[in-house]
Amino acid sequence: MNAWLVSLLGGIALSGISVFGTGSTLASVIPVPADYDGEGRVDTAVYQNGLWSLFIFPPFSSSPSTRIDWGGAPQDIPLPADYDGDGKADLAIYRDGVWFILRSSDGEQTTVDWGGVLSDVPVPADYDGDGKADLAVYRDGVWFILRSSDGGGAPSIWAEQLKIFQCQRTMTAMGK
Ligand SMILES: [Ca+2]
Ligand SMILES: [Ca+2]
Ligand SMILES: [Ca+2]
Repeated sequence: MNAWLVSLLGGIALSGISVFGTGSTLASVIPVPADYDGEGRVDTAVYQNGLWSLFIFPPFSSSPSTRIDWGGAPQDIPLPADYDGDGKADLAIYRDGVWFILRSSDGEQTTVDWGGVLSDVPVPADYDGDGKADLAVYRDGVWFILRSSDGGGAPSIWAEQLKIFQCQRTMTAMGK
């Protein structure tokens, strides 16, 4: 029975490794789905140790359509999003407060300092609605958003409103 279980698990692991085309374990594989070719459908993709394997849809295949090296430091966090607003997701890495973005529009790199505190959680998204993802970090209840529309930085109104809201909640909880 034990041998059967080991065999089964080994089969699953091997199957996964063959799909991702990389060695070692699957523990470091991070799914990074996004619309990389900009045709409207989200493409499956995985990130492992700096290697991005993109499976552009269609067709489904066990071999990636594209492999790109971008990042690779142990602390790197892959954050694909459309930062340059051309409709295609850009490969991006957050590393200790520095964002390394590989622009899909021209293949060049954008490097921006935004964040960097240990507790920062990077949360890029298009907060100002101009079609480009904005760099953002969530820090201890406050959202720090770097607006792509005008380059303005928060902790802006949202952060202040959130603080007021939290204050009101605290006061309510205290019966004041
Ligand atoms: Ca797509
Ligand atoms: Ca893009
Ligand atoms: Ca934006």
